Amino acid sequence: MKACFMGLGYIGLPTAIIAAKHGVDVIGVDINPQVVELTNQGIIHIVEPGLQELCREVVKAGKLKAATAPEISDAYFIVVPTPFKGNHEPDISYVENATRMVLPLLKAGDLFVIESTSPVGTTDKMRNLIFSERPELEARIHIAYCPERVLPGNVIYELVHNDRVIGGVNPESTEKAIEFYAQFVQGKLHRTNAKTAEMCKLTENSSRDVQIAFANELSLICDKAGINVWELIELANKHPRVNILQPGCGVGGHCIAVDPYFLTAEFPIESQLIAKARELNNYKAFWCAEKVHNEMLKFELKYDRPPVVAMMGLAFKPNIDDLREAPAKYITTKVMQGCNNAELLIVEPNVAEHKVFKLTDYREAFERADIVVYLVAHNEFKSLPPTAEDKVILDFCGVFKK
Ligand code: SAJ
Repeated sequence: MKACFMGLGYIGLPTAIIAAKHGVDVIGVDINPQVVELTNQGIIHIVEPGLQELCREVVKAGKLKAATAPEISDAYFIVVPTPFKGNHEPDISYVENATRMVLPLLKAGDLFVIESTSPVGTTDKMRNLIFSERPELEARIHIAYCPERVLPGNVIYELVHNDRVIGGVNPESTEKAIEFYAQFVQGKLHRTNAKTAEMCKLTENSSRDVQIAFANELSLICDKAGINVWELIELANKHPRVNILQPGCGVGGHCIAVDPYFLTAEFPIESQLIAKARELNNYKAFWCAEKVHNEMLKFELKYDRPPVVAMMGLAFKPNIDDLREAPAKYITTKVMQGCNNAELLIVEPNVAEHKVFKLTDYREAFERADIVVYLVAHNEFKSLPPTAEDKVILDFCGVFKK
């Protein structure tokens, strides 16, 4: 069995490596020659615990090879990004381009799977594209959609153990795709159709976004009412049917802050709650920046000098180095823009250097700051004192929730 993975990013690379580890001959394709070169040296270009060792092993064993163009295989996987164009409109041109690249190589009996998060109907569109160019393959190849569900930081475990939803354009395609994934997935493989599988991915991430928005809304109410939101949520969650998530300084990353727009763009009338949740989670970051500004102003009025402010964390969630779509980065930038003469100490313990932000060690920043702003609940911060007489502490992400 030879499989070709189109896209060696945060999902494509680990999936290609795991498939290779389970005996599949894998060719990993990326348009970036540097990624191809590094992969062929057995070096990963992303941060993911445990993946480096596995990559070296499968490359050395000759099970994984990278290239800038696809090769004839038995199965093709589209794992490229689906970014936005214009006003939060999903752009499926990467999926389409990758499909066009493999189109000439397809032969009877092959499997073609899209994993990229995609608007509902994308798999049907790609099926139509394939059969318009290669009509002789109609009913002779298998086409399916199978979204990934892995959590960055825990990818190796989740790729193998998570259940997966697999939707073919017909039942035979579903079965063929199940056969492939069964080689390395120990979780259950759930059969459905392509449209439902596409919608399922968008539903999962929108559901999480809406639930986080609820927690964030509570945090706004509690701030006004003088109630500790962390204590409140802990108590409410003692109810057997209540399970509220944690508020933070907004929602970041390339999935939850993005995927709901795939639904709001296509179903603007129907997706009121999903759209509102997106708005609220974005607003939370703006609100945090305003809070910091107000605290800085109060400080200056009281002490007649600008404060030293420590901005603690830049990543989009705790204990990772990924700054994509991070609300902490947005808040820090906004505070920087309106900080007048105040000194800002920017902290991100998971990143050694940054080309925009000059980084300071978290202990030094804490020591020197008049105002300490926690933006990400990194483990390192938990060792700092929860209160200090000479400091104002703004804990937006519950580093010291107890
Ligand atoms: N966040 C909160 N409060 C919470 C949980 C998360 O504010 O209680 C914030 C985080 O700080 C972060 C954002 O949400 O800014 C997203 O983080 P996350 O850990 O919820 O999710 P991601 O983006 O790392 O991964 C999600 C996962 N989806 C779901 O949990 C439904 C993952 O399983 C998906 O594979 C991934 O999106 C994806 O690629 O789509």
